[in-house]
Amino acid sequence: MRYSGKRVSIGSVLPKHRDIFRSVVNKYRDRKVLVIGHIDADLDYVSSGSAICGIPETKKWTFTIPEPIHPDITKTLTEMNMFYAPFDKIITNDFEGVIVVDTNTPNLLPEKIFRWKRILVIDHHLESDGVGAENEIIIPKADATARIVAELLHSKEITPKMAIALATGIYTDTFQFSRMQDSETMAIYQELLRIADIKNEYIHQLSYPPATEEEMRLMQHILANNMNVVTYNGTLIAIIKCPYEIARRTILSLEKVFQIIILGTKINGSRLIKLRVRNDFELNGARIMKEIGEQFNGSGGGHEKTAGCMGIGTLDEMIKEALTLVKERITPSQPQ
Ligand SMILES: [Mn+2]
Repeated sequence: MRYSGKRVSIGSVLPKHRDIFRSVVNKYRDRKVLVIGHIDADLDYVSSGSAICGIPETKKWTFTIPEPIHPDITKTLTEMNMFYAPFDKIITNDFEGVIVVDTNTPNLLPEKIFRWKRILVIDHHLESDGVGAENEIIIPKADATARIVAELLHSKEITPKMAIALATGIYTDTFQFSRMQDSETMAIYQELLRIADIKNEYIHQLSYPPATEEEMRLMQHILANNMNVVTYNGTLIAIIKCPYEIARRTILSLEKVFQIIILGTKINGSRLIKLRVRNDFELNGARIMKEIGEQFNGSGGGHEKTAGCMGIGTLDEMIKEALTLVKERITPSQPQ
């Protein structure tokens, strides 16, 4: 990583962002609003959305998560005692509009949400098509949507439960701070630990629940039988197909070894590709995933180092095309 010499910024949220947030809260405080995030919910989405619904003004708002929810995320939700409405049970006519957190990409959201007005998007992703929201708070340097939400709220509004949730969002989206872009994120995280009066260790346990023996055996089996390794221009690329249930854990275990991971999994009727680029390697994964998503009648995006796409095609086809693009964009001058 290059050291830029730039000074540390004071917060990522500007007064105009707070104005947008407060005006939405004031306008819709007595109306029914749905708060949702991307398919394949992660802790950043889950914590941001639930925190927004946790302040007194938003009592009539409903926090929802679409299926499927990764078992690791379910474990954390249960442990945090976090309530959500299953998205499939939501009745369309009941709500005036939606607030979207942690994505601004249409195909990473259930199609049904486009029947409603998109009131607000709060996100930190760069490459996005946009969901056509009336208001946007998009801050790529913020590291996590949870950080943006923590900054949007007054610290007095953040309960210990909200603080714990938001801390897991920051902790996981920065990959335990290994991918933190802005060191100010750590100060916000510290403030959240202070509000909740808990230790960092607790956030770690909560964010990465231990695997069951069955999960561990399944992962070992997949690694031994369902993984191909390609070396291209000195770059180690792992290509793997695995069940959705162990996708998160599989990536976590592989990223210490491989510079690039292309993982394919099935999620409901669609195919999901995840592309992981190791920290010390330069490749814009978000752009590749956006292109592959479009190629397969879906869409994609994310961050440079951690991106994904969904589309309609066979996993083998999608993985093959992703690998072709990855190879095209690795140049011999890349650091090893
Ligand atoms: Mn995020």
